[in-house]
Amino acid sequence: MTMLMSGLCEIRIASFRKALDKIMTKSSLLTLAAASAALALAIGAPRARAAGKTVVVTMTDKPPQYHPETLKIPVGTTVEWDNNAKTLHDVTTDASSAQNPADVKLPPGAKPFDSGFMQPGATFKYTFTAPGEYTYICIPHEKDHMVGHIIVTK
Ligand SMILES: [Cu+2]
Repeated sequence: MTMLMSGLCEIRIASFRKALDKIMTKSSLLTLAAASAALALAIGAPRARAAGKTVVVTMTDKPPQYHPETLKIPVGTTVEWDNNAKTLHDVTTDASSAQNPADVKLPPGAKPFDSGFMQPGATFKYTFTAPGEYTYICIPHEKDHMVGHIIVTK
C-alpha cells in the first residue's frame, strides 16, 4: 500500500490523486468504525467485571469455620471458597446431603449446590444469581456448626 501510494504521488496525475483520496477516505472511515467498536468493548469489559466481582471465603480447621461466616453481596457476585486448612471441607446448600436438612437454607428459585469434598488447597466457586438468604454447611463438620450465611441483594 505504501509503495503504491508513493508511486502514485510521483506520477502526479490529478485523477489518480482524486481516486487515491476516495480510497483513503473510505479506509479511514473503516478504521474509525473498527476503533469505535474496540473502544466500546474496552469500556464494556470493566463494567462486566465489576458486576461479577469475586469474594473469597477461607476455611479453617481449629475450629472448623468459614471466614467470614456471614457475607452480604450483590446478585451476580461469585464466591470462591479456599480450603486453606489441613483437612477436608465442603460447601453445600443441598438439604438432601445434610444430617439435619434444616441446617441449610435457600431462597425461592435458587438451586442447591455442593462443592463435594475439598482437599487442602482446593477451591470452589459459585456465582449467586438468585437474591435472598443462603445458609450453607460443611458436611464433615455439620455437627461442629461449620456454617456460613450469604445474603444476596438485588
Ligand atoms: Cu469443614
